[in-house]
Amino acid sequence: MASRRKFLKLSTLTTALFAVNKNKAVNLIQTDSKTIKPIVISTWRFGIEANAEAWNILKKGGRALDAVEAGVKIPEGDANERSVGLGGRPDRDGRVTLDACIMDENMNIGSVACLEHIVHPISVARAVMEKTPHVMLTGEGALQFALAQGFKKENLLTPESDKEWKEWLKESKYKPVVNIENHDTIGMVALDKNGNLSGACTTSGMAFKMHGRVGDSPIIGAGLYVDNEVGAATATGHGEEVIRIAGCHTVIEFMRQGFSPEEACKKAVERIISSAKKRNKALSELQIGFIAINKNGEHGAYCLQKGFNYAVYSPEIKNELHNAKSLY
Ligand code: SD4
Repeated sequence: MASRRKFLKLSTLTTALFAVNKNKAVNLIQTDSKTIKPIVISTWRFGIEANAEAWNILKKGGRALDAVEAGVKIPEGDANERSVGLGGRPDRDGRVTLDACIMDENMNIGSVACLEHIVHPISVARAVMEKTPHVMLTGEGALQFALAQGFKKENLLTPESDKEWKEWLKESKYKPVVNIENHDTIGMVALDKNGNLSGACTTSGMAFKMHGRVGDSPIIGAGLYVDNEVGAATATGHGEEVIRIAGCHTVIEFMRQGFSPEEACKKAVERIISSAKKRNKALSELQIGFIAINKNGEHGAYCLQKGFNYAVYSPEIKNELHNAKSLY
């Protein structure tokens, strides 16, 4: 009798759970024949070259994870890109410290923060994800790990960045210039032929930051988030503000509620604004941009102030730069 009662209780519970899941499924994005894939999007104008590299993998049916890693390595390795990897602007002590993270379709994550001397922090982040029991390594420990993995130690401070830093030292004023000085993180998210999502984000962070400062870019949930049932999002801009609202996770949760990628990004920007207002933070000094794709391959973006753009590559859109809509 007792066991029958237990069975009945269990089956009622199962039915209840099923009903809940059924309701939840209504909100989840259903992949259908109209799904656009593959697709890759990334932040700012250097997203064009980065997307082209990612596309080489996606068009052959490759994995989104491999595509985003290969894509963001392009600006990382380019000394003329002054906000990512080699040639990135240093911190106020003249040290180039890099932040990066990566996430795949199975919730595997890897991240490095305040990493010096390595041109491709995204690949170190991937090694953290695949070869350690941890998800994040920082500073000296991240460097030690990278060297042990065979990454080469290099000087990332190029003569141009060194000159700019010395110029900055004359006044040592920490006042980022919106859309110019400190906002060129590359964040990239992709959906592959098999319908799997992944993302990567990498940066030298705010120029002339305090040594040891970590922004949103290596923080899963802030600068990047991927949920293979829903979508993927990444961020650029003032990391402190993005971290405060767990920005990219917030974008995903809005998409889960049924909002389009653009609407979800807009709602996250609105949340940033209400958080900034509570602290009397001047909005004119802030820039934040979110980009996102959903499981159907639809894309969207939103930013706080005009001037943020992102690159889109899909079977229909052959690598174009789109201006994100802005609240101001
Ligand atoms: C940071 N979010 O370190 C980065 C900076 C950035 O485009 O996005 N630059 O806060």
